[in-house]
Amino acid sequence: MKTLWMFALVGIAGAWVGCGDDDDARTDSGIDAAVGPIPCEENEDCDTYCNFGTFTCCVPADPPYEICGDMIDQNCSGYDASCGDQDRDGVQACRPGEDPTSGTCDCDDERADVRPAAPEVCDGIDNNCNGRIDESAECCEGCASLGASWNRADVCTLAGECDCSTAEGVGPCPEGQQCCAVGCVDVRSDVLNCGFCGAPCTASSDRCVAGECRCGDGDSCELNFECEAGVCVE
Ligand SMILES: [Ca+2]
Ligand SMILES: [Ca+2]
Ligand SMILES: [Ca+2]
Ligand SMILES: [Ca+2]
Repeated sequence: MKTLWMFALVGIAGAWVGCGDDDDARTDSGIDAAVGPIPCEENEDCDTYCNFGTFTCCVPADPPYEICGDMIDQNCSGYDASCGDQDRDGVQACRPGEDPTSGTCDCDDERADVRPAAPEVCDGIDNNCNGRIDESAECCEGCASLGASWNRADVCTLAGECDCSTAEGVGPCPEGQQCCAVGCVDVRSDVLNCGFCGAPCTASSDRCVAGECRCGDGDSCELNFECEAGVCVE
């Protein structure tokens, strides 16, 4: 009984969106009138997949984010994705009515390396579900000139220019500063970002010198001591 139900589900999904792309453009929604499965050689403008022994055509939505449980095969995988957290990355699949680029749901629930806030790596897909592909600084040609100080920026603008997203409009951070969550920061002297972005000194220190937390002129205080006005007190 379960097998029959799956057959019906996949068949409906394939027939609904899979075929009949009447404008022959891959950039449209891919959701056209149902005409039923057609042989793949009759339509070169589609991805093909095998549906119970027959090749059928599918034009992926643009962008091809899959919405679970809506009986539409947006990403041309051959089926409508199930809801839940199928890739077990801790983020639920995007449901009907949810925006896959809103950062609230998993825009590809079949890949654990794709979810909101995932690292955007240079692989031709949108890893962090923000609607942009390979927009990180490491994939941005405009950031190539930064060389070893690549962390002065974190993103490509839509115009392809290198930028620090938390200090928008200034381009890469000035030399000697890093692009952190709070903007451009000198991690050699900032007590809230000492040595690394988001690495604050604790109460055992009162300053950041050359990227290391210090108390006055000495090292940071031992356990159970706190730094007050440059002196360790118990
Ligand atoms: Ca779907
Ligand atoms: Ca997931
Ligand atoms: Ca992205
Ligand atoms: Ca990517």
